[in-house]
Amino acid sequence: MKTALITGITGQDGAYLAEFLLEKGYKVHGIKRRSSLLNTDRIDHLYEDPQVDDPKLVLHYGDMTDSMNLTRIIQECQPDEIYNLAAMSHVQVSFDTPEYTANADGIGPLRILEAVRLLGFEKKTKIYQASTSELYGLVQEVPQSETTPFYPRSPYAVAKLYGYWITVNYREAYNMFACNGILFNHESPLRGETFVTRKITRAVSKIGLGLQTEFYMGNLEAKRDWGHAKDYVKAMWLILQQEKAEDYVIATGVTTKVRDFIIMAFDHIGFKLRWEGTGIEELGICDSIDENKYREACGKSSNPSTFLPSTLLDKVLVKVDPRYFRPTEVDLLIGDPSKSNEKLGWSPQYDLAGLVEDMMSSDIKLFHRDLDLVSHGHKVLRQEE
Ligand code: NDP
Ligand code: GDR
Repeated sequence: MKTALITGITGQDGAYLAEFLLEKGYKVHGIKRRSSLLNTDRIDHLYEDPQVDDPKLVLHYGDMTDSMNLTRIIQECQPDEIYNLAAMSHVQVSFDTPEYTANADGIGPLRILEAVRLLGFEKKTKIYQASTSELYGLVQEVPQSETTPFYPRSPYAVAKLYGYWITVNYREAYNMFACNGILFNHESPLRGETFVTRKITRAVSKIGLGLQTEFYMGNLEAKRDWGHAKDYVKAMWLILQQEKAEDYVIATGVTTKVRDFIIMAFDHIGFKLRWEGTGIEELGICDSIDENKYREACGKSSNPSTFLPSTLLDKVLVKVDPRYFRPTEVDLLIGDPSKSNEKLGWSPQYDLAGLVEDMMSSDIKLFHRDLDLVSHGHKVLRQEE
């Protein structure tokens, strides 16, 4: 039985990867941060009591900023594979917390590599580093491949640049099996609520159920190559199963504007959107409603007397708020996945329509639960960003 250690196991990718590796028969160790509330929602279905004999999933408290803690955990679990997924992963927040981001996302990977070296596990332990398409930043080449020059555009991306190169350096200097997966954006029903796709699918679901009337967006023109996280964690594993340690781009090869993702999400509930105005004055307005499609997607509202979708006709549903603009933006990402297609035999199962469908149906289900609570007199408070 192989042993894997996942940093960032409580995050979107950590949860899908843990499930994937457990299904493959791995023993999985995960590092979670101490927080004042439990933050294990995404992996609760995989959890086993520590009292169970030889549990297949073991959680350790830790932090990417604590070298001794990381070294001790690696020594204890002696992993065959380490997946370093832990990071302060929000690009906009990295402008607010640049020093912490550099520490966790830049020096963090160094701490893992150095721990493996100090413990003498160079021959035993393979390392996956969660690198990112944000490294490409300001467009140098389209589409972006393993040979495209980097031009990072945020403290997050600059920190990840260090993580990328220190991984390459330890591979070359110490002959370690250390690889970068340069992953383009990947989303899912487990995506953090403040990333753009999940923000949209949550808001559109709430509008569809009558829990909200409008929402605010930043740059509608940005283009991203969006895939499904379930497909992408498989690629992480494949990267570590190869004969030779190498770096790979993982992407779909299709790019879409933020505004078109919004249109697709509304289309799921039968709403057609039209855009009026320009720049920060731009508005997304409800142009028409396909009632059959609406009912199929949203079901019977638990609170029909207070909400009819037709009341939203010609109403403004989307507005622009400059607070969501970034000091420096990444305008266009589109990956060239030829190398991973050929060498790893990897290709995504989900296309963008399948991703939107999965996220929308999951969020509608989630907010139906809220509707039930509201109809029983409970207050449902969730901070939206
Ligand atoms: P999430 O933000 O969902 O998860 C990040 C994880 O890292 C969480 O478990 C978080 O813990 C943990 N974490 C954050 N800071 C620390 C710290 N100082 N010490 C220990 N753990 C920490 O990210 P994703 O799952 O989406 O992404 C996984 C990795 O892949 C990240 O490194 C990200 O930068 C990278 N990436 C992601 C892409 C994407 O599109 N999703 C694309 C390319 C790269 P907690 O739950 O406590 O917050
Ligand atoms: P990104 O993801 O920055 O690409 O980083 P995010 O979903 O935050 O933004 C994508 C694009 O949408 C634009 N945008 C908005 N973004 C957010 N969050 N909120 C808004 O209201 C909004 N309006 C428009 C952004 O400006 C941007 O252009 C993600 C993270 O998962 C990183 O960790 C990862 O490395 C990269 O993807 C690949």
